[in-house]
Amino acid sequence: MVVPSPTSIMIRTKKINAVRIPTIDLSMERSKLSEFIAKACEEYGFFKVVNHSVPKEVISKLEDEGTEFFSKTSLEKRQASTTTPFGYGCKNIGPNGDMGDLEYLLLHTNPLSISERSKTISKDPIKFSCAVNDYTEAVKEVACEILELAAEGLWVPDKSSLSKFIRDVHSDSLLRINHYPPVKKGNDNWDPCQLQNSNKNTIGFGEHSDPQILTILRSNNVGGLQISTHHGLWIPVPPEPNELYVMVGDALQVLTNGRFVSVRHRVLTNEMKPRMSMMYFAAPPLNWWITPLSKMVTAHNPCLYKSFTWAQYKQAAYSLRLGDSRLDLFKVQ
Ligand code: GA4
Repeated sequence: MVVPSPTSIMIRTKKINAVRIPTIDLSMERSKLSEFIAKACEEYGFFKVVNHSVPKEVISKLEDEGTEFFSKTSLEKRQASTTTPFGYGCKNIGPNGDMGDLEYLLLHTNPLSISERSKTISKDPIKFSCAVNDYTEAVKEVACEILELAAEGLWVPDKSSLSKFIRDVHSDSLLRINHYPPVKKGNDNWDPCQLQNSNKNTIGFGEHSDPQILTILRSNNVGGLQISTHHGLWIPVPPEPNELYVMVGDALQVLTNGRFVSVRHRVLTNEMKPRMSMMYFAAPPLNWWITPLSKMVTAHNPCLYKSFTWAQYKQAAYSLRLGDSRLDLFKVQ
């Protein structure tokens, strides 16, 4: 194993529009890894992970389930849309009028909930729920490892102070599979909902940050994801089917008292090819309090956020529009 030098985070990155997306090699030496992860979370709130532990077969099994589901008729897919916001959704994002050129499956990762929901999604619910459970278990491990390394990178004494939020059995973590069919500019021939598609919008999923602690994203080989830098520049993210991308969410921004910043991102549709992405949103249990870690609050860095429970934050998120800066509601004046 080659141990990279401290500057290698810059060397091992890809240059896009003069901005480099950090790449974190999980096989690197631990002390460097924690330093690089903390740096990437501060500078971009976003990075690519290579040499991760999620087996290829686990990824492809879930991808196959997604492909099979989205190839069904609109009527069949709608049978999976029972309780908002979970199940199948098409074009509508959240309850306040946000729309995108996509369809999706949104699932709670609790195994009991997956097993119930699978009955409305697949003719072979056991196969479907196994694919979901195996995938979520594997990406959850990656998420925990990253959070433990991030805590070390911040010199927080207890390395589980971030990962414990998502390891808890009552964690409110979600899995989302998004399917973006190709949208030809000036052509409104795609409408899986069989609704009128008069809006020639190429926004698959509008600009937002994720409310949770961490998001682990995997996509097929079709691009479309863009991230916003702290300066508001949109950077296209190359599709890397064998790798994972990690995004800092709002809750991690609060836990680190603003040291890590949640990344604003969006997805544009492709004119020719369908994009499919799978996101694991790592979240705490609903009744857990989110408050800056004591190590992150000093005389020089006073506490920036009021304490709130994850349930309160979710309620705020669902009362606002997708692109709103919901963290502003919890800032200390
Ligand atoms: C963004 C991240 C996740 O996809 C999600 C989304 C949720 C939804 O689609 O139901 C939200 C959105 C997301 C943020 C603000 C609220 C809630 C739509 C919306 C307008 C499942 C989540 O947890 O928050």
